[in-house]
Amino acid sequence: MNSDAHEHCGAWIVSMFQKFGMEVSEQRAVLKGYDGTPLMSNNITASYQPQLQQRILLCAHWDSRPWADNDPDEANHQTPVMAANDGASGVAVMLEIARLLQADSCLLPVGVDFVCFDAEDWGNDGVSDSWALGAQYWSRQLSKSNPRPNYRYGILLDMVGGQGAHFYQEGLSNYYASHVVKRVWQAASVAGFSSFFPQEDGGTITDDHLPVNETAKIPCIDIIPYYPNCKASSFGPTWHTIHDDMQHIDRSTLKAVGQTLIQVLYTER
Ligand code: AHN
Ligand code: ZN
Repeated sequence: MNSDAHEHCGAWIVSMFQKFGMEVSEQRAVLKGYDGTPLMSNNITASYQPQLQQRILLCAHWDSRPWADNDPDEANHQTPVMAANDGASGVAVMLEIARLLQADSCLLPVGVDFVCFDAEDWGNDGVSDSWALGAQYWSRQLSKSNPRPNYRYGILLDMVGGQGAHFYQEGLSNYYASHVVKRVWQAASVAGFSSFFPQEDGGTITDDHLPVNETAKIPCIDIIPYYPNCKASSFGPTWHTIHDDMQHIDRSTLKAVGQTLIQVLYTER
């Protein structure tokens, strides 16, 4: 964040959603990082069928962590993360869904808002509420807005492109939105991806879906991988390292998540 590269990336995301026929808006704010840094934040929303009241929320963060502080080599701890997985992957799946929705001559009976949250990854585990600053801001603004869209539910995508990923059922998702968890894992099974979506509990993760549930009052789940046997991190071997790059992305993981979401969206009535 606070770099020309970040600004260019945001402009690219806006232009891609516009290319796919979505109505795009930007929600800019200066948010305060846990270390006092003023963060130039921009939540980007792309709307499919913006005229419909009944809506589905799909979301993912698009910012990248400025410090690879989980890298095995301490010399890399001040190096930014490229964030192919922890940043780009969720946006990539949302862009492909937007492209497919536009390509289909058939319209869904619901609207979809694709929300790209900023300022997720400038966090510190020792400081409460220091993660997910963009989602906190978005949720506060939504809770104050009148009228507000009627979101049936939300689905957050976080690190949905890694090699060897398995999407266990996350704890806060089960606490706030167990019906959505059931629906999505069932859809994964119908679409043929049950090997990626085990019907077992994973970790409980403070992520963008927490303020969406608690402040915006939208039942929202988190599709996030869990690696029970990975020593480096339960989020996988490249998490917050300089190796979170394209060479460690698996397109079959992206496909499993994207096709599952298509199954979910196309079974809305
Ligand atoms: C915690 O580590 C508590 N939350 C991590 C949220 C996160 C960071 N997702 C991606 N990067
Ligand atoms: Zn991260």
